[in-house]
Amino acid sequence: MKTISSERVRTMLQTMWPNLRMIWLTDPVYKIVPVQELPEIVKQLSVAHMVYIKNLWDCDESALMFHVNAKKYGYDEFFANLREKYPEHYDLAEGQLVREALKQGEAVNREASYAIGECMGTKFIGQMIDHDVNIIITDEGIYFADPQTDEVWKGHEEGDAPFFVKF
Ligand SMILES: [Ca+2]
Repeated sequence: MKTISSERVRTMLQTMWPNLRMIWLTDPVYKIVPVQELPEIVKQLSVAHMVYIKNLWDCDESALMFHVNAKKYGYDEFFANLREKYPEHYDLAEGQLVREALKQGEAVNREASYAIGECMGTKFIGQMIDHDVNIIITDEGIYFADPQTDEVWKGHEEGDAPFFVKF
């Protein structure tokens, strides 16, 4: 698992967009998304099937839910890995499984969630638009995903103008 510190994420963001000031990084460290896994992860987190309804379900709700799905994806993956590693405890409830893993010396407290967050901006893919999307730190730099379409693109210092990022 490759990780990145919050400080490094902040530096990456501000190097690319010096005017980006609103950066909320809630954890000290995040898991980097391998760029070759990005299509499959976006597919897993997708909310693009949900029906657009102005204000009620548009870009901000879509980006929020994609973000939540990313957190849940990491949670489920964590437990799937533990169950694979300790098949004798496969049927334990999650809380018991964690207690068992701690007894076995698992580094449960060194886990991290995926570097996938929400991003508000005034320009994306070269288009002036007030929009909410998702932002993803990969091993090949900063990517965006539009949760309403699942379109993925590499962040660009001119083509994208984020003003708020929350991981
Ligand atoms: Ca809305």
